[in-house]
Amino acid sequence: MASQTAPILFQWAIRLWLDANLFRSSIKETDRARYISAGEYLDLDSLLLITFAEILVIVQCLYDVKRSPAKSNPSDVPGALNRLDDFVAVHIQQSDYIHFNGNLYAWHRYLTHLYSKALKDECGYKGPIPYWDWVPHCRDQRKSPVFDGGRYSMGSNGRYEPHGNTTLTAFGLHLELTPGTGGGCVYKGPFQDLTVHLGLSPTIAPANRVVLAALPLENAGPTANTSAPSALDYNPRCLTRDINPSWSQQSCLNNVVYLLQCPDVVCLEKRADGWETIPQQTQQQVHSAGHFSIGGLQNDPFASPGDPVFYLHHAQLDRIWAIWQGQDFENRKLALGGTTVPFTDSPNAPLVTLQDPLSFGTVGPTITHEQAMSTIDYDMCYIYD
Ligand SMILES: [Cu+2]
Repeated sequence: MASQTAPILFQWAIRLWLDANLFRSSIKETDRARYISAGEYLDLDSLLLITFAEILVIVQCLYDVKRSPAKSNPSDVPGALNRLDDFVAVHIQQSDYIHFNGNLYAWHRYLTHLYSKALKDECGYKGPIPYWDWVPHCRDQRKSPVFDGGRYSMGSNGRYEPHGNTTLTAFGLHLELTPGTGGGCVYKGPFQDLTVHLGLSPTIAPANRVVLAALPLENAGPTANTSAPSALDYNPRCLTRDINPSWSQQSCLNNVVYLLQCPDVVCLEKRADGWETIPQQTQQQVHSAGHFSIGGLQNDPFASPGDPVFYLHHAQLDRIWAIWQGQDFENRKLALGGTTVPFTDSPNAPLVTLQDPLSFGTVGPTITHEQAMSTIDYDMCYIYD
């Protein structure tokens, strides 16, 4: 056994060194000085923020229509204008196949990788994709430097607009999401100018209930029924957020630790989204909680990748999967679980296999499930701290 694990450990050590140096090299001295003079201490969080500063400029390239026009076929995705829309489009098109089932972790891992690849290949970014660690400000993400609206943040909360519940109907679920602390457009910091193009979710109306209708999947693609609205149609609106402390409190350290205690992948899938049925126990759901704690567009399970924070959230989920795999890499590297149908562990539903295709439309190649299982195989080469 030692002879098998030693090369893996050596490989990890090399990757760690490469990653650490790549990470350091991405930090500009001027940003470092500016950050220290701003009265902040320079710890890992601050280093990540400086990486944010670089990435913020680059992400704007992805939604610059002239610089990064969409590659989606207009007859399939009439509303796509830029490359960011291409990412949203494939997430909408694949939604039923990649959520609340055995494809969640692998598909989103590779999408996050493709996003970082687009930033590098198409926009000149040289650093790693930072993750948004939910834990330090899980009591109230408004206090997080990620969302404080500062220059190095991912932009602010949405402007406060009195509103009622958000009703979410999707994947056979009916959820009433209580209002958060914003609801309107991102009004400060980066991304306040971002216009979202795809998705059916309306902007939040004052004191009204907001209904996010289930995606009419039959309306997507070339066979679209053009008389019905489609999430792939052009629906321009501002980027909304609605930071919600009642949800973020489900993504604290104890929740992450509990998730990491899962003995198998089926548990990991269910526990991330609160469909693990344990009597007399509150269901935890760090993945959903991450989305709902930001709210607004993040309450839309289809079009949520239209907010650049989506990729930081999913990098954190990917990090947790990678840490879980790393606890027993030999046995967990190719560990699968679950089916390809949302909220279904019935033996009648197709089980996930390593040969299953994972598709990424215009943002990447179709790969096998196996090719997304390790962050240091195939064309991926990264590790998390
Ligand atoms: Cu998703």
